Amino acid sequence: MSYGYIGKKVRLQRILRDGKAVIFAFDHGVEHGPADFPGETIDPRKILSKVVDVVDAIMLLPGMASLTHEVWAGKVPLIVKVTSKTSLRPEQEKLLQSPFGFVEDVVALGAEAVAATVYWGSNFEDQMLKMWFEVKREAERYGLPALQLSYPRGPAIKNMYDVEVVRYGVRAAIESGADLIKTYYTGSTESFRRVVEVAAGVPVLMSGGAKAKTLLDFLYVVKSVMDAGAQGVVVGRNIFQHEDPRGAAKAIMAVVHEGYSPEEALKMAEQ
Ligand code: FBP
Repeated sequence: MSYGYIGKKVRLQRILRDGKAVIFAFDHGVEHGPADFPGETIDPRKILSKVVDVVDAIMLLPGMASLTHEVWAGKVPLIVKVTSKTSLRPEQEKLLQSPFGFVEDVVALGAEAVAATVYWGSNFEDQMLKMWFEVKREAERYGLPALQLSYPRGPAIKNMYDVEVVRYGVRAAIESGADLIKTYYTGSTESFRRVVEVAAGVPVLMSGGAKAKTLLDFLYVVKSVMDAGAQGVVVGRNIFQHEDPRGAAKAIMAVVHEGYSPEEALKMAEQ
């Protein structure tokens, strides 16, 4: 067995301690810009310090990981995302993410995994795949698991949440060697079960999405993906835009790890 294979296994275990994970995503400053951060959430250290001892891992861009290292180091596994894009770019180029760091940076920062986005079906699919496979090759060398944000988006895709479209993206993710997959919720437990099935055992995590009307609504979605056999969730806005980010993170953890009902989890978080 190669050292790289073992390293990947060891690091995956640190993220999925009981086979499941809640990952706090906090890369929105580039993807969406500062408008995503109301009030005190504009201060990254304040938000991160509320959740680092609650969630299973955090996902940051390299500069943010460096800036906030005193908050997360030694408390929670780090995943560094090395692709991104701003919403400032012209519409037709929004279906492309650019390189946003190197796998060497990820190793240097002490992270447990690297993450990169692929917009399956985009006009820039070819460029994104080149990026993905460069990341993947380097990650293998260093024994780092590679999380793919497998997002089907492109001019030929009418509904990116359609179960067959999401299944296609997930299948393409495993065939491109993803060790963890983050993808969209398809709207029901039955349909998400079919998404998990197509991953053939590679852990599938649901991407949180825009803030739900209430935390209870979001907890129902989390429960639904767990019932479908998913390994967890990657959540940003439904945690950091909630008035009590720590409570929201705790409630999500309770549904994912303890199998709490959404109502029980909410009650526990409010105490
Ligand atoms: P959210 O839970 O806030 O949706 O975060 C998940 C995420 O994939 C982030 O990692 C990323 O910044 C953002 O969503 C991308 O959002 P969009 O769907 O607008 O591309």
